[in-house]
Amino acid sequence: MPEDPIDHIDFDDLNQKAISKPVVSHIYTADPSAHVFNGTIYIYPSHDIENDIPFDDLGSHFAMEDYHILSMNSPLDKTATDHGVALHVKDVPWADKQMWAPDATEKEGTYYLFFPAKDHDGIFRIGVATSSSPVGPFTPQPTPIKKSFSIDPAVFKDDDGSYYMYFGGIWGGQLQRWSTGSFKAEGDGPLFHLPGDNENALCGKVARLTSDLLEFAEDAKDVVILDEKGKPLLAGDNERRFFEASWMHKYKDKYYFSYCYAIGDNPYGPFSYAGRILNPVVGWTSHHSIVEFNGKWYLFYHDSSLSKGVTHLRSVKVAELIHDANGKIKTIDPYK
Ligand code: FUB
Repeated sequence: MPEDPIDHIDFDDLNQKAISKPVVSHIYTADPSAHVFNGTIYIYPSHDIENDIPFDDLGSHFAMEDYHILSMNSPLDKTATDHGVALHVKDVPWADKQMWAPDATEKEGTYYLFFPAKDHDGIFRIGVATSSSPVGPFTPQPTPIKKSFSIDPAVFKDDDGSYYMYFGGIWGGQLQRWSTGSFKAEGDGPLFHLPGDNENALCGKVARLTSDLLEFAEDAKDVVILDEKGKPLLAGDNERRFFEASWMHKYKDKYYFSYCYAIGDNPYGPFSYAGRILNPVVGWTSHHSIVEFNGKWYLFYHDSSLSKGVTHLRSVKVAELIHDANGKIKTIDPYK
């Protein structure tokens, strides 16, 4: 049964109106990080699974155990190819459960899969696994990245050859528990350590990676998002402040940090809030990536339309994304 109050949704009608169909429907997939390697699009998604864990604010029912890599010859293809299990939690010595949103990159013929998971103490860390193939299988490092925490890694390669990881997510993603620099116990619940409405919002994080891409080259820094007055967004600005699901792309020499999206002049920001990429989708989560292919830009995203609204059973979709003449992104409505 769906956990959200969505009984009123006519899913036949919604699926008719949807601008895109799931790229695979034999498994549930979410949190798509798309990249073009050797002319092919590879999608690194979460692999959502059915389970009996009750819905809670920690996202415990997002109990994913492995990753499947998908590929497409073109975003215009109706379907993607599933290359099977590329990494399973049982093969990662430090990880216990909840293999959430991953990302990948390539350097000198080696492919790197970055992934968050809860360790044996229930703390989200970010790990890395390597392969000679973009679809794996991937061999994990024995320990997580030192000083990594929280969820949703997104790795961006800049034109100078530097690689940066953006990451973080509040609530179940535990970012709020790290606001003093070390992990704080849960206290009165997952929301206990969040700032008040008039305090600065918690920020996503960024760290440059070492040249072997296996560690942070520096302590993670805040990705500060500014409002129209040049002030950091406040925690109570729920429509605009950071929540989770970072991505970075570069367009005409500007750096676009996206969850909503904000534009800056360098990989560290600050970034000025610029708007929304995607209107709300069916399902409690929204997570995307943006990639250029043959001169056009595409948004990979997910929704819960195939599962008829089950929050933790999502499907990856793709739609064209337009930057206008001023570099603003045209907001996509997932259902016409
Ligand atoms: O898939 C689990 C979590 O849900 C991701 O890490 C978040 O971005 C949200 O999509």
